[in-house]
Amino acid sequence: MGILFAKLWNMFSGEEHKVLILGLDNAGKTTILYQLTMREVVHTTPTIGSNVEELKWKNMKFVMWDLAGQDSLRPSWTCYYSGTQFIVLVVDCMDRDRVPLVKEELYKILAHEDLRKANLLVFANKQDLKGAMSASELSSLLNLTSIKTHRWQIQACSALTGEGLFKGLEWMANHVTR
Ligand code: G3D
Repeated sequence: MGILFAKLWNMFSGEEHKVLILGLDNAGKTTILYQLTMREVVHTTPTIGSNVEELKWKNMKFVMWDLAGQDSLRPSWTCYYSGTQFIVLVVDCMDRDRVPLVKEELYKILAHEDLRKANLLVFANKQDLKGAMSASELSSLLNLTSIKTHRWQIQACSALTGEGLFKGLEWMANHVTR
């Protein structure tokens, strides 16, 4: 009876899926959050703690958490992991120097027990800027093809123009766990 009720509730209320937007500071996480939820570029200030917004898409509800990416705040990410269905890793494709650090954080995230069942979407952001790494270059630097434990996807995007963001969202919509 409980399961039936839950299914009916989901049918009428829209299912809820938890999304964590992670990445280093300045990657574009907050800009992406507000482009997706408000369809506009907002002026951002560095996030201390988190921003959370709901996004309704095709009878699904994504609860999107944008977490601060500064060195001193990244250890607090683990407090948010429980119940996460999607990790959205945002990478500043102009910031080649910090790709090794992004990689280190990525494999730490994937190894965490609470994220065992989460899917991974990598946004290769800032494609509007000349000299940005392409999604395929970033994919090989992060060695994404070695990931066998999680479903993953990489999507080139620009949070500023909005290009590519909804393709990423579409991939998430096609991979929700019910
Ligand atoms: P964060 O939340 O990951 O720390 P923000 O990053 O969303 O605050 O973005 C950091 C800076 O990068 C912002 O510029 C923002 O406008 C810019 N930015 C984000 N995404 C893009 C993008 O796709 N293209 C370009 N060109 N810039 C982007 P400021 O100047 O406000 O610090």
